[in-house]
Amino acid sequence: MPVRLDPADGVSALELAFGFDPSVLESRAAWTAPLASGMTLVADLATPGRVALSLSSATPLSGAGEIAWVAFRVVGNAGHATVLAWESALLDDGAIPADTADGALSVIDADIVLSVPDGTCVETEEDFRVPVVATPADGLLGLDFTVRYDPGQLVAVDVLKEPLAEAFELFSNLAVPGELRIALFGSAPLAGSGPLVSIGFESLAGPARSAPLFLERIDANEGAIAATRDDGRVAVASDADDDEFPACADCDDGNGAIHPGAPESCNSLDDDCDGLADNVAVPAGFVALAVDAAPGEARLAWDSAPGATGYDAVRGLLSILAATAGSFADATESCLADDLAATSLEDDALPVEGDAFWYLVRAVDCGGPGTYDSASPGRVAGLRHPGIALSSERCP
Ligand SMILES: [Ca+2]
Ligand SMILES: [Ca+2]
Ligand SMILES: [Ca+2]
Ligand SMILES: [Ca+2]
Repeated sequence: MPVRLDPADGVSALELAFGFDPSVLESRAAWTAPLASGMTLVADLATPGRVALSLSSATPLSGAGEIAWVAFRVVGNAGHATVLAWESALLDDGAIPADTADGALSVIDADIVLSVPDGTCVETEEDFRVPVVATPADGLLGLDFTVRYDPGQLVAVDVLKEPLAEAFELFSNLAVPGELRIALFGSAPLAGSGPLVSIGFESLAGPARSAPLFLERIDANEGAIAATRDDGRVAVASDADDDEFPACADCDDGNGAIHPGAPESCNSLDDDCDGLADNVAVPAGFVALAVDAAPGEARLAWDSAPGATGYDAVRGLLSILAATAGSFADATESCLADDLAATSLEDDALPVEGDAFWYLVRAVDCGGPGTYDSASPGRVAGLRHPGIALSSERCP
């Protein structure tokens, strides 16, 4: 909803407050409108049912029109209505007298909701497209609407049809910066939901910001279909670490190795920006082990596994394994190494004469331990890993 000042000439400070029924509307955000783009806005939206705006600048305004935009969410049901009633409107501390005119809003049951997304995040000076979605588009034969935006933040470049509206004629008027007019009409009614058109924009240079996109003056089938709007926003930010993800999509814009889609690694950081640090998969594959029976000790060595931060090694007696028909739950005797960083170890224990040790190693990373099992279990019946997991002597 716009807040208008007519005329605005000579005004350099405004203290504005208005109230409304909080069971019908919730305030969400406020922006300066282009006429007041040089002003500093402080919005207090904390009190349900009340919006307070404080605007000021060193240079007085000139002209007339919209000075602020306030975004609301409709929470009331169809048939509910509210007045937006002025509580106070103080211009230049009261030096400039002002009359106020209240606003009003009623909630309707709409057959069509026209929406633009809230979640678009782009870099400054970047070309991007925003879809305009109809939910549903059923019965649409003609649609006119205006997209309002701040031309100090965005430039509209073009409008293209999306597949749902392919058979329609499209007219767009980009002549007025900040007010993009779009008309669509066809000879057969549309069916289904989805994007009708997409708007090409360019984001302008400047500080990080949230740029609103408002859908206004929606007319569906010359008023025969009730249509309403779900406005959108574009977050515009720079990409300080040059990883192709602007700060609005980058969970660390000071580290080029951290961004959505980056490989997660065990570094106590959330590398892929999914909100979880070190949520990596457990090491894949089996650690193939070479054992060298040297006099008085066994020397174990294995290849490093990709992504592993350590290794667990277990040992047991072959005689128990044979006597239990391959039960690693019974045959696991000790954990030789727990999260060992090295890829070798020496075991100076000796089996009793006539017996022998078996050894198994698994890789571990911050996602947890991998497996002791190989893809081909060889001569051992049953799986090693689940058996070892049942042993009280297993590695933690
Ligand atoms: Ca970045
Ligand atoms: Ca980054
Ligand atoms: Ca993560
Ligand atoms: Ca990590």
